[in-house]
Amino acid sequence: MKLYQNEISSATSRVRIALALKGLTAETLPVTILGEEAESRQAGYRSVNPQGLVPALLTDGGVITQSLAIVEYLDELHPEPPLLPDTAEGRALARSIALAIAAEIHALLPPRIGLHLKTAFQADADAIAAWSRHWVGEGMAAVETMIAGRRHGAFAIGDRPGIADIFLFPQAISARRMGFDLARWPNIAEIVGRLEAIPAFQENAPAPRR
Ligand SMILES: N[C@@H](CCC(=O)N[C@@H](CS)C(=O)NCC(=O)O)C(=O)O
Repeated sequence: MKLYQNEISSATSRVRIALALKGLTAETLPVTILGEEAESRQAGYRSVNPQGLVPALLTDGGVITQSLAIVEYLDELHPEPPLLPDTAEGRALARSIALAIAAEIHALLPPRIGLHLKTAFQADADAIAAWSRHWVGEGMAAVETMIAGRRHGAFAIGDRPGIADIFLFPQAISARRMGFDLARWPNIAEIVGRLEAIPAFQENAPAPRR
């Protein structure tokens, strides 16, 4: 397996955490994602992932894009330790939390969004930062409520880390870097504290943007 990735990418971090939890390794192929000339925007990488996004996993069967699809693919092929809960309701909740983060929070934050806000709407760095803070604040508050209402264990769902935690962790780390005090979301703060003590999470957090 080969993983097209970038160290600062929160979506890539999800896949790296899943690989580490499963004890799997993938050759990493770095793709730059910042600036108008980033490799992610060039035809070469678009031929790998037409969306121009990392991560993308190259397998013997072809390329898989979208971190949730990649993590579930890894979980299907390598079931131990399982990343989804035992019940249908638990699995639905895990995917709801993962999508609340990937599709509703993170989707509004990547470099291409800031670039478009800048070029099409003349947004400066402060305006783009305020945009990001808005969606992170609103989105994480909703995720906190989703977790709080159904929580019955040490992690987001139950007593072992799974897909919900894999999506929560990089987003929470990035929220903290944006200046949010995680204590405003008590369940998230407690879960992230536990996840930070697990090497698969701690060693695969997204790197800070320089
Ligand atoms: N929904 C996608 C999101 C992927 C994504 O947005 N990746 C970002 C890095 S975290 C990226 O490649 N951005 C390139 C850009 O914004 O130009 C997933 O979960 O894989």
